[in-house]
Order: sequence, then C-alpha cells, then structure tokens
Amino acid sequence: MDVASATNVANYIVEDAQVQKVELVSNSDSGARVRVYLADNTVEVSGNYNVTVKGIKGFYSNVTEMDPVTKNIFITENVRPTVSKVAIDSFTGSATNLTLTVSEPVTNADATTNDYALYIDGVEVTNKTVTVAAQSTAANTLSVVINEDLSDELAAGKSVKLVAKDTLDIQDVNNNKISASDIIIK
Ligand SMILES: [Ca+2]
Ligand SMILES: [Ca+2]
Repeated sequence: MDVASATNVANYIVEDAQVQKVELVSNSDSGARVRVYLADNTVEVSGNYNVTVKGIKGFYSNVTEMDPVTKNIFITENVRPTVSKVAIDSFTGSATNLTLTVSEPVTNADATTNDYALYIDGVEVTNKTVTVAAQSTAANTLSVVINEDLSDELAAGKSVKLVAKDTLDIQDVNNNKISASDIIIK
C-alpha cells in the first residue's frame, strides 16, 4: 500500500469513536496490515461499530484507489476509570487511611506500592509509601494506606496529593488503566 494514504488518520472512520493514530505494521506483496489506535475515552460502551476504510492507494501512486470498505466490528469500551471521591477514614499516629471511590469497578494487581507517590506542597515525599490494597475482584472502591499521619499537614493547610507512578496498574475489567490525574487529598 501507499504509505501516506495507509497511515492517514482521515482514511479510517470508526463509528462514534475518534481515530488517533494509524501504524503500518507490515506491507509487502502478500498483503498489508495496519493498527488503528482510538483516542482514550471515545468508545463509551463495548459493542459492534461500523469501521470504514477508504482512500487507500496501491504502492505506486499510479495505482487506483481501492473501493471504500465498511465492516461491523466488535470494539471494547476504552473509557478510563476516574476517582470520583476521596474519603479520609482515619489517622493512626503513624498512618493515614483513605478510601477512594472510582467511577467503575477496578482491580489492583499484586504490587501495592507501584501506583502512587505522595506529594506535599508539590514535592515528592520519597521516604513514605502509598499502599493501595490489592484486589483481584473488581470493585468500586480502593483502600489506601499512607505510612505517615498527615493530620498536622492537612490542618496546616498544606497541599497533599497522590501522583500516579509510571508503574500504576489499577484498571477496569477491560484493562483500561485508571486515569493518571492527581488525587487531591486536600
Ligand atoms: Ca471503562
Ligand atoms: Ca498496583
């Protein structure tokens, strides 16, 4: 296929969703394969959608454009879970316990300290850990323990937040990772 037309986002129409990028995976005499990436949060419900491919040319520009093709394809939703509520459950003198409410059920794989870092007044507190309880069955809440009693900092009006780490692996049942937005405790 002609690379420019095969990787032109405008040549792929996915019903109700937004095409973000098209990658040419293979391209030879025996056929070509593309991977179409959809923008996050643009497939709200899993189901069958019409996908149209048009305007693709052969390898040399003198080759005729192929006819448009539309197929009905099953696409899994790609809406990321978001944290909708942060509740401080208790201060223990050495820890702060939180419950996060999430927009849809999520799991958290075995690693429990790979999800968030603690920031106070914009600075990462590297000697404290944020532990998100592991859960293999998806649920709408997450239990979090920070190994620092933050009552003084919060009473003093400091900005306290959890910032997603690159290794964050909390996700919904379709493997969409939770939104990496900061979680403001106060
Ligand atoms: Ca989702
Ligand atoms: Ca984790």
